[in-house]
Amino acid sequence: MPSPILISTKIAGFGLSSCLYNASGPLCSDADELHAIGISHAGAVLSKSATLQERQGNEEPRYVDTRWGSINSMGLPNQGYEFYARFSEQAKTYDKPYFMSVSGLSHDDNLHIIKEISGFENIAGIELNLSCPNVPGKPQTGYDFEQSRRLLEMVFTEVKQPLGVKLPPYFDMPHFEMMASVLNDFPISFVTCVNSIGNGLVVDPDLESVVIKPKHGFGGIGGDFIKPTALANVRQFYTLLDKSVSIIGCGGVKTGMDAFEHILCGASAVQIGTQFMREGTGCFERVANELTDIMRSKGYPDLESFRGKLKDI
Ligand code: ERO
Repeated sequence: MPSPILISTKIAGFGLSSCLYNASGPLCSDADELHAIGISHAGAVLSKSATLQERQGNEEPRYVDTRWGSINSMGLPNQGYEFYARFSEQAKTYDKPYFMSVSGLSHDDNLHIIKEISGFENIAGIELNLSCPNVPGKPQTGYDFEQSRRLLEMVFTEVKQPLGVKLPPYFDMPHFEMMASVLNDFPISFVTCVNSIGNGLVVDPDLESVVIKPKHGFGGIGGDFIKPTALANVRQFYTLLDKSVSIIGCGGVKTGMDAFEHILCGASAVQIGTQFMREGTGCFERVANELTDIMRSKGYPDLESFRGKLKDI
């Protein structure tokens, strides 16, 4: 009998039976969507980023899928943090950790939300989103290193649960180092790399127009387009951050091989966004099976046997 191949992992001290789960954003905004993830093969449930109040988000069309990936300018539609905090009561029935994404529109909003949810024992951890590209007039906090530090100083005075951050993609070597030196000054549990590449533009050449309505067509790019950028960010933060920080890979994961590459670069878990939006919850089982087959064929019994072991040539 061949020995089992394990794709289990640990994030923020919680065990996940599968290292694959949803990215915050697609199909995780209401109770039905969160329930569907809860009863699927996903290793965890992660909520849509929550603000203080419920939001309708930007005008439609605001999400378009193309052959190579997606563009979105959702504008943070969500049900408000109280809904996602209350959902933790239901989430405890799924036998997997429930993480709540928080994306307040100001530092004070973030602080308020984090204070309020600290009493909810079934929220396993908070993914603080430093990287929403789509709220008109609001810069991405993660591109301002001083503001990021300031925000983390504030939230770490209040937070009770393990806290991680969702980062925007960086493209310049000094920027990786600057963000890593901020993060290494705090007891961060995990870092999710990356959010969508902000403010891309997809053009419809037949209509000679943009494809989404908000912000004159500018929006966050996800899917195949962004895998090399996502892998670079996973690799850099895996290299630069304290080893106590788990890296969660996100970006361009469609197959088991994509997940394998993220783990090889150092990811302890892998989130699926654009492909989850296309395929629904079935993607978690399919990608898990593909990843397991790859590991079996390479002789790796578990993630730790190859995680982070990317070789130079
Ligand atoms: O527009 C959004 O709601 C949104 N889209 C993204 O690609 N990333 C986000 O982080 C985000 C909102 C927080």
